[in-house]
Amino acid sequence: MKTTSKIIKEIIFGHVGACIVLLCIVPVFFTAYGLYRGFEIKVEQISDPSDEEDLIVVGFSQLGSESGWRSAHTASIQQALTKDAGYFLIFNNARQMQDNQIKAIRSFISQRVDYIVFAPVIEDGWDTVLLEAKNAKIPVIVTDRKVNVQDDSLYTAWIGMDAKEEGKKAGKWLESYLEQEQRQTEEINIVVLKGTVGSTAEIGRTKGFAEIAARHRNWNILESVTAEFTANKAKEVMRDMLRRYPEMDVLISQNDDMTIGAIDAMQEAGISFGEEGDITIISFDATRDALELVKEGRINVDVECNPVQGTYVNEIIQKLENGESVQKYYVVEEKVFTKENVAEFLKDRKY
Ligand code: GZL
Repeated sequence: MKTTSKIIKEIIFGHVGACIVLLCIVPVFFTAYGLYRGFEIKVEQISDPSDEEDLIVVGFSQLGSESGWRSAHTASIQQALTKDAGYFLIFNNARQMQDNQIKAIRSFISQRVDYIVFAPVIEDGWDTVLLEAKNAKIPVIVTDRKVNVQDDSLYTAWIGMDAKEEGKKAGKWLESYLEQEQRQTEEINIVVLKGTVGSTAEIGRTKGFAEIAARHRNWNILESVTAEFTANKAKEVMRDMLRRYPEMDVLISQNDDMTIGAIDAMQEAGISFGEEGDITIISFDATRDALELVKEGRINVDVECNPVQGTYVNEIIQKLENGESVQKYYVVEEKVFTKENVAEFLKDRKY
């Protein structure tokens, strides 16, 4: 149960403008949970971490909710860090803004949580706030994307994917596909839809694919442009790419949401794609909706990025609670899906 002072603080800064509260601050002491002169002051009855002494309090800063993959990643953490599993989870969605994540982490520090878990929107800019967490003796577990910090003792462990390897897998698939189509020497015109610039996924997938592309002088990357990992932005950008590059042969789309948006733009322009189409589509994430399109031959290949990382976070925290050592890096398992192998995985796919 929250104390009245906490309620007042929340009302002033959260639920009702300061001016209204100044008019009724006194009566609020008598009606902290109820109605007052027509202003309904709803105060959420949330339990205070301190009331649940034996629970492990975790502050989780999620970078956003921009994609189907992100929703699966969030669900994975929330399903692992439940009250039944011994956790009190405080969740914050930063809407893809680093400032919001820094504010959330500072809030977790001031609430003296036991652990901070966060998925950094971009790799740079975390040294200061992670030093604050270290000074507060709060272990930080980084999940999904990486942080680029001077001192890697600022975080205890990282769980995620090998983004550069994912990019190389895409390039190697294209090599084998072109060989199978006997197009090894043909000029291949490629457009790349990138994710959030400066994110591990964007940096790694771009570098990995470029490393393979550099082996082929007949592969031309016409343009590499960000669509922020979202379907709407990708549809807008792809409309422009289709107008500017009618000679496009291959689309590399760094997540399935952007692929869906790009497909909308191609359909709108009457351009064929996929197995029998003019444009070959290489996508990343391997979310369920996209794998259905792989099965239909509308996406040629989907390079998996595994969002199921909550079990790793739980395992790491339990080990730390027991005074055991943990690995610094945990890399999740990932596959490559094509029409040939996708069906066996689709039936059990939860995300
Ligand atoms: C990958 C993850 C990326 C996904 C996108 O590790 O960070 O962010 O590929 C998501 O779908 O938006």
